[in-house]
Amino acid sequence: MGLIQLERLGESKDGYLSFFEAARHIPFEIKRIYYIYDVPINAKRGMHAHKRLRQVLWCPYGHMEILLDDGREAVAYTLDTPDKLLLVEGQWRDMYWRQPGSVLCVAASDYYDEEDYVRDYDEFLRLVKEGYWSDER
Ligand code: T46
Repeated sequence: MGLIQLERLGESKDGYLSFFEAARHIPFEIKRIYYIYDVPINAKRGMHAHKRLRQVLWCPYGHMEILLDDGREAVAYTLDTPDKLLLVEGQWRDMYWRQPGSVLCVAASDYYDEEDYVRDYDEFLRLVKEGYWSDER
């Protein structure tokens, strides 16, 4: 879990390029990519955890804050440059849009499955207490 700083190749006169590679930067096989956009400023999304799904988040344009809560403490991460990846594995997540036009991209370890979502915070805390994610975090 946490931020991965990507390389930033280039210089200001003609711009930069960042990249990430399967297996080298991402600790799972990517099966799905999705992106969230046209979100009003200060809107909050997320408010769930995943049972099995692993994800990396990055913001190719804009500024957003991601609050990751493992049931014991919550840590706020800022995605405001395209050269940062945030690895999320099992934590409760809240996402806040801070700049117009911000785009959040997600690469995920599996296909969409609503059964994998925990959308009730009390259920999330119960699963934490049972040690549901203890191997992974
Ligand atoms: C996550 C955060 C970072 C689909 O049908 N297919 C998909 O691949 C996805 C991701 C969502 N959906 C449906 C499910 C809902 O009816 O799209 C609707 C919006 O999803 P949700 O309210 O879960 O969106 P966010 O922005 O709160 O959360 C999303 C992802 O769902 C979630 O996996 O971790 O981004």
